[in-house]
This record gives sequence, C-alpha cells and structure tokens, in this order.
Amino acid sequence: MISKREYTRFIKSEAQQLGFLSCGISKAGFLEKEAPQLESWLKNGSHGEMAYMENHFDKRLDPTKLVDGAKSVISLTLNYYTDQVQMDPEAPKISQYAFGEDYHSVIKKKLNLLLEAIQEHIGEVNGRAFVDSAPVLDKAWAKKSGLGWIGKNSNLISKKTGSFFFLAEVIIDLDLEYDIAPTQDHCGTCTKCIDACPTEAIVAPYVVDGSRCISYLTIELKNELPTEFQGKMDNWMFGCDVCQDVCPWNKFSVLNTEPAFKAKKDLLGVSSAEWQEITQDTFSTLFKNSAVKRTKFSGLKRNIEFLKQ
Ligand code: B12
Ligand code: SF4
Ligand code: SF4
Repeated sequence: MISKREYTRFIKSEAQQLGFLSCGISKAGFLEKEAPQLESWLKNGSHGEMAYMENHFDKRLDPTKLVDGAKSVISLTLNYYTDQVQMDPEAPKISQYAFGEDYHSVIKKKLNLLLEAIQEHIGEVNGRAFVDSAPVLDKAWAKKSGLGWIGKNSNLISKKTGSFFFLAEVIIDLDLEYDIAPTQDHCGTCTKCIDACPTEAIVAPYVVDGSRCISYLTIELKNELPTEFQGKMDNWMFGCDVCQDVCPWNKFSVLNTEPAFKAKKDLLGVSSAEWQEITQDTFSTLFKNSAVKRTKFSGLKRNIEFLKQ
C-alpha cells in the first residue's frame, strides 16, 4: 500500500513540474483566527462595492463546507515577477501581474492538470481547483502551509522569492502529510509599504482598506472614482505595485519563466499620448485574453481620464 508520505511527495513533485514556485499542504478545517478578522474587515466596509466578499462567510472560513469530504488544502504559488517595463515613463501604469495572459486561465489549466495527475496516480480522489473563483482565503491557507508570512501590506511574502506571485489551491478528500510549521513574520520594524501607499490604504499594519486601494479603484469599482483620490493615484490605470515595489524582500524576487506571462505584443510600447487616444478596437487587440479586460474599455478610459484631471 502506498503511504500518505508518498502521495504527498508525488503531489509536490508534480506541482514543481507544472511550473509552480512552491507547494504546501494543510489539513482542511475552520480558520479560527481569521474569523473575527474577516468579520471586522467586512463590518468596516473595507470591501467597498465588492459585494461578493460578503457572501458565503462560513464557506470562506471553512473549505470542508465548500468541497464535499475535503481533507487537505494544497496551496500553490505561481511567480509573475518580470523585468519588463513600460517604455514611456509618463505612460499611465499597469501592474506587472497583468502584462501577459490572464492568470486565472493560465493557473486553472495547471491546477486541472495537477488534479488529473492525482486522480490518475492515486485513484478515486474527489477535489476542486480554485484560483479566485470561490470563497477561499488564499493567503491564510498559504501561510498555514509554510509558504510565507502575511506582511504589513497584507500580501504573502516568502523570504526566498518575495511576493510577486499568485496563489491558488486544490482541495481534495484525501489525507496527506501536512506542513505544520508556518513561516515567522519577517517585517520587523519596517513600515515602507505603509509609508509609500499613495492612497493611505494600509490603515494599520497588516490591514488594507480595500475601498481605498488603487487596485480596487481602478479595477473593481464600477462607478465614478471618488474625487478624494484625485492627484493621489500615482499614475496607475490598472492595479498598483507600490507596496510590493518598496518591500525589501522583493529584492529576492526571481524572474518568472511562464511564457504566457510575457508582456503582450506592443503593450509596453504604447506612449502616454497614445493611451489618451485609445479606442475600443485597440483595447480589444491589446488586451485579448488579458486580466485588464475585467475593467472593460469604459473602465480603463475612465481611469485614464481621472489621471489627467
Ligand atoms: C479581495 C481581494 C483584493 C481586494 C482587497 C485586498 C485585500 N487585502 O484583501 C483588492 C481589490 C484591493 C485587491 C488588491 C490586490 N490584490 Co488581491 N485579492 C483579493 C481576493 C480575491 C480576496 C482577499 C480577501 O479575502 N480579502 C479579505 C480580507 C479580510 O483579507 P486580508 O486583507 O488578507 O485581511 C486579513 C487582514 O486584514 C487580517 N487582519 C485584520 N485585522 C487584523 C489585525 C491584526 C493585528 C493582524 C495581524 C491581522 C489582521 O485578517 C484578515 C483575514 O485573514 C484574493 C484572492 C483570494 N481568494 O484570496 C486576491 C489576492 C489576495 N490579491 C492578490 C494580489 C496580487 C493583489 C494586488 C497586488 C494586485 C495589484 N497589483 O493591483 C493588490 C494588493 C493590494 C494589497 N496590498 O492587499 C493576490 C495576493 C498574492 C500574494 N502574494 O499575497 C491574491 C491572493 C490573488 C491570487 N489568486 O493570487 N485584492
Ligand atoms: S496596492 Fe497600492 S494602493 Fe493598494 S495598498 Fe498597495 S500601495 Fe496601497
Ligand atoms: S515593506 Fe516592510 S513592512 Fe511592508 S510588507 Fe515589506 S517588509 Fe513588511
């Protein structure tokens, strides 16, 4: 009979072969410490208009309520760090996570391959793959599995590779060997992210008021941008990298090797003047299969206009 240890080794080695940066596994169950924190985050309205964050409170805190018979949460990270940059320093900025193909589809393919490999090798295993598609507290699970600590900017950080990576999970009904030693907090007395945030969205160490974050304002908010943020957007038109750019641990970021994350053709060469004139057609060509499509042409146009004011 094959042991839990061998199954665990198999899964971690498959994850590595699929290009994931790291993989850690935890026993599925109720996230006790996070429950009151999530509750107060929601009570404070930190989710702004992201109504989906209010849904499925119980499932979000307990994956056994989300996946039938769930026993293990396999957390995975996928690196997106790049040295590619937009050529015109005056051009409205796009977060580097959105230079290439939409990470949701890139990661979903890999997760499904991992799940298939598990089912082929181990047998009848029920499971589901998640990348932002369901109420799962990605960072809490990754932290529990020893993949890093949650920094004062509220991102998961690894001592070896910084924080420019995505998180995802496969949740299955199979017992595995668990990573039970969470990484220690290595923020120390540093406050660089809090000091640098252009909109003062990091309202306390480890707590981001989502409704003030440029990422929310430029991507999630569907209405007009509040005037209080005029002149504070640091020229970001899609997402924001500031609290990661200033983080000393990102000196250890390594370049991603995922071909799909290479910047889309022509995207980095668009000048400031050309962004002002962008049409629906150019938008559709530049951002085919890109995460930027989430904000739609009208949203990106709104953001560009707002930066000009
Ligand atoms: C909603 C959301 C957002 C919102 C809200 C941000 C947020 N911090 O939650 C907005 C739109 C603003 C956003 C922005 C970004 N996001 Co986002 N987002 C999510 C999403 C979908 C849910 C996160 C969530 O559950 N938030 C709820 C709150 C309650 O969680 P939290 O902030 O971690 O809150 C904890 C703390 O507040 C803490 N807490 C509360 N009080 C106290 C008190 C003390 C003393 C302590 C210690 C802690 C503490 O407890 C809470 C629960 O654990 C996840 C995907 C997922 N399914 O997890 C991606 C995710 C977190 N985002 C991600 C990314 C990459 C980003 C951006 C970098 C994108 C960009 N470049 O523009 C920015 C970063 C902004 C930032 N500094 O957080 C990645 C993070 C990867 C990583 N390395 O950590 C994720 C995991 C997506 C993914 N699949 O990879 N995001
Ligand atoms: S992503 Fe930008 S706006 Fe949001 S918390 Fe970080 S620095 Fe602030
Ligand atoms: S900038 Fe400093 S305080 Fe912020 S997450 Fe990085 S190490 Fe922690």
